[in-house]
Amino acid sequence: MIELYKLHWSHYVEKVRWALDFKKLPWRGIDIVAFTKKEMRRFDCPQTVPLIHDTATRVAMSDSSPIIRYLDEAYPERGLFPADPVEREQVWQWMLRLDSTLGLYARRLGYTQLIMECPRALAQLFLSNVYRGVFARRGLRTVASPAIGMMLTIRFHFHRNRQDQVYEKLEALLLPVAQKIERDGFLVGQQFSAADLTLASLLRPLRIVPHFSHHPQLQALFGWQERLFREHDRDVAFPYEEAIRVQRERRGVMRGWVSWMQQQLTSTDEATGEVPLQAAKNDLHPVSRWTLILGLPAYLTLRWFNGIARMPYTPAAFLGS
Ligand SMILES: N[C@@H](CCC(=O)N[C@@H](CS)C(=O)NCC(=O)O)C(=O)O
Repeated sequence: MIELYKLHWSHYVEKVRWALDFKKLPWRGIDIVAFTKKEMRRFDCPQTVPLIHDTATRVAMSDSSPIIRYLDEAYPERGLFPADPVEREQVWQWMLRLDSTLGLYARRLGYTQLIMECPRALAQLFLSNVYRGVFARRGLRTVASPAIGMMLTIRFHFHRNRQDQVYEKLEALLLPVAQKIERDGFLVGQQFSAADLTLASLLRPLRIVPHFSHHPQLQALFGWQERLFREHDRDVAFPYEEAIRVQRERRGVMRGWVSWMQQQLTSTDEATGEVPLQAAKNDLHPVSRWTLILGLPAYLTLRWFNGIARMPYTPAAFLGS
């Protein structure tokens, strides 16, 4: 039995959940409280989710790509890595590269979108298993959601999205990936691998970010993701996607126009992927009561004055394909 410590909406967690289901391994999920993580403190490994504990081998580890590699080595049936060593290494490099770029940027922009359009969803995500969900209820969540938004802003530096060129770097990364997927159907070789699973999972938060979900050159990529979700019996929409869709339909608008983006970055080191990686990078910044002082102005600026303008709501084209 594999125990999976998780935040259920995390796209890194979804990678591991998908791998476990694909390999038909028995597993049970344990929802953690994001602020204390007390459920997983007993394990001597970095305290990020996903974290697994294999009760058969007593291995406990975090970091989604090493977890998937461990599962594939310990339980080789229904392999997620090709047998050929060159292709195997290519899959591994794709995973590390996507974890270190797409995964981090999509997380930043997905949360930013929720803060701009539907902040109450934050209380539902983070607080429904704290004090019996009292802070996630109507009324209290109006106060709780901005507090979580402030903390997340400082943790992930959403207030620096523009300075850090997150939209631009992500676009430069995704356009060639989309072309490759459209041409070959897979990131490596001729069959589904852990690299494709990683790409489809980590793209998920961008389904609510109109700059990407509505980007004419990315429709085939999202269509490919949608088909994989259906073929592999994954949830096609997470609850936060539904929450923001309902809100957009009601108001008839979405925050989608990135006003400062005039032209695309043509190429970045991250987009070309020429430097091999040894491990995935992360971007968790420490939050203390001192850094939190910055939280309120950063949050308010992000929510109201961050240069992402309103536009009429239309569903993304790939949804109808
Ligand atoms: N590279 C890691 C990233 C994991 C990660 O950053 N997980 C986030 C949730 S999406 C986390 O544990 N956050 C806890 C925190 O911010 O303290 C992986 O692939 O598992």
